[in-house]
Amino acid sequence: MSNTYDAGNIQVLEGLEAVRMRPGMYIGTTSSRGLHHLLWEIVDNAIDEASNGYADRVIVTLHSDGSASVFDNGRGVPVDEHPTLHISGVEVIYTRLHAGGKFNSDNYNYSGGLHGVGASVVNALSRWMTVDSYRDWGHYRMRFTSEENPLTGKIDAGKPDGPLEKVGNTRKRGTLVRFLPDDRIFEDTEFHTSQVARRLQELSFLNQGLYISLVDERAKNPEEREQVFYHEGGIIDYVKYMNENKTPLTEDVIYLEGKRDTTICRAAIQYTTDYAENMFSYANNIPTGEGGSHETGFKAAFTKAFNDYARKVGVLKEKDNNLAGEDFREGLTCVLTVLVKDPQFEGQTKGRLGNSEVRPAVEAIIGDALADWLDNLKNQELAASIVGKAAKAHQAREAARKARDNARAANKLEAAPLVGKLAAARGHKPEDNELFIVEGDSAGGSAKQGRDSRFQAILPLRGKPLNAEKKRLDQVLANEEFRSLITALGTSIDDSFTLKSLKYYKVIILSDADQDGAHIRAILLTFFFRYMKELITAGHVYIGMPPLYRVAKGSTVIYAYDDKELEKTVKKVGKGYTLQRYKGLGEMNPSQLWETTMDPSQRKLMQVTIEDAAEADRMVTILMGDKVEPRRDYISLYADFNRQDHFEGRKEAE
Ligand code: 2B7
Repeated sequence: MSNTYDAGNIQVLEGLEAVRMRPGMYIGTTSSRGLHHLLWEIVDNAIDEASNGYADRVIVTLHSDGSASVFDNGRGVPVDEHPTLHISGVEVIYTRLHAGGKFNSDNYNYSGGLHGVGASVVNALSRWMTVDSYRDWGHYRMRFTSEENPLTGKIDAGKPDGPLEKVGNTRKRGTLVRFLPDDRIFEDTEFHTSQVARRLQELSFLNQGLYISLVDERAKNPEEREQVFYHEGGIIDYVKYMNENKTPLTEDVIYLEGKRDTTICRAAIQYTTDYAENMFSYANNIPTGEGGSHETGFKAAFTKAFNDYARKVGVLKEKDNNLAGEDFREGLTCVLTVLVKDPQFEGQTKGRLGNSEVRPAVEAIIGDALADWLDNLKNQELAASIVGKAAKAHQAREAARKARDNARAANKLEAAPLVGKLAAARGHKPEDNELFIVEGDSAGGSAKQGRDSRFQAILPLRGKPLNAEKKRLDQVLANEEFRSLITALGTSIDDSFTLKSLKYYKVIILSDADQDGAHIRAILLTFFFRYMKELITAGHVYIGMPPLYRVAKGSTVIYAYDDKELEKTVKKVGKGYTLQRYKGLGEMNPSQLWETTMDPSQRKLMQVTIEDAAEADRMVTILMGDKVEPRRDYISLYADFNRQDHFEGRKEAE
């Protein structure tokens, strides 16, 4: 680029080239996450068409050539000429960065993504893209490519191969978009079926009555080719699904909905015998793991309505204080979803809804709906048991608070349990320091010897820590393994958690690649999820990946971290190698453990997201919960969970 300010030389970044120059600005990252983001942008448009009432079916296909396509049976992208640009609607939408809104100015656009610029961003970051619009009995088609311009040597981003073409007549209605993510932009161009399925399932819960199917043309096993997601009950089904392996207080799900100005709010609530509170909130179909104004409004209304009710039925007397919100939420699983006009996502991971006008809107909607619900005769029994549970929770919380204060007064929490366990780091800068939580004393020993003690600390765990979900705070604090961990991190927990005093910016869970290891990992994640949520949302929690195999031939040693890698490695080295399968961390000597798992320049870490933690929560419930049957299912599914679903495509955390 020229350095002179000659007007003629100023390069105006027009159109899609800007996107290729700074893809991160549009999709956040060019890692596997960014790749999937492309697909979500297109899926978003299909979902918008459905939630506006024009489509009831979405099909996502992962093709064998590496491309992905999305179909919806809506109105079809407009094909007529744009009044001022004099090109077809299709061309405007897929080649102009600010094409959103033009075609649907009279609809509310509740999309959470890039507001319609998404489609052109996807085009800019694809090798090619095709758009088929089935509309007014016509089938129209347009193709775009991103290829090197022989004159300039630069890549022309998302250029039409030709004008919009009428291919023929049709009785079909809808839009089909297919694209091949550009391998010159993305580090990894493989779509991961489990990741796509998880999100489509979530979208099907959030969009009641919408059929979403996922076709994986790459699947070897014909049974795995197609999955259909459909939920007649919407978020009511979602809550039941989240509680599948818990014991609900009643089969009933409390369903509340309403609208204020431009904010639409829906909530589904079911109580379980657990103590923990499970809130899953969304704004415009985007998960808000960090909460925000909708959650605040919901909680305020919920607490008020139930306190009013408790007074009305005489559980609270005039002289009594109100019960706290968290008392009413003990054992509650709730899915809360809002549609908001212009959502502002804030926070470390953009997982918090910032719009201040949403709080009073949600508070009013939930307040009204809940008052109606509490008025209804047939809900009295459940309402009474919720209030009764809250009163008990209140007593227990008081007892726990006293226990914590006592523990603190005796300085138990801050010092004692660490002696002889934690191998601290020599450096004292939290931003450089790492804490490895290691399963078992023998692996802990290896890690202590293998580490770089300037910035790495080791905390070995003896045996399994208890399952935090099933316990109240006082019992968690009575557990020595958890106390050591809390002390080591320096943050305290629950209400008194402070991220500022965190002593290690990377907290790395290191456990064996077997069932026990997965179990311990899930328990730790559940503990963080319950008592130190911010540690996860701020991105401090990681899972270390020890290799599964060691392939040696002559003086070459290659480590493989999953079966796929092993396959590749074996092909590469050819015949005559020796293969070692690691059954646990304990089988590695200190220097091997350093090389493969701890050395920042070689290791692979997976950063834990709040979705992983929620998943871990479900999993812990399955493993330790009240129900025996699902546990067996889970254990047979386990191997998959451990490697494929969770690690694949996300090794880029480092
Ligand atoms: C904001 C832009 C992207 N658009 C329309 C109309 C229908 C429509 C779309 C779509 C993804 C893959 C299959 C409006 C909206 C552009 O303007 S995008 N359907 N489906 C989609 O992209 N699916 C539309 C008003 C009247 N007629 C059609």
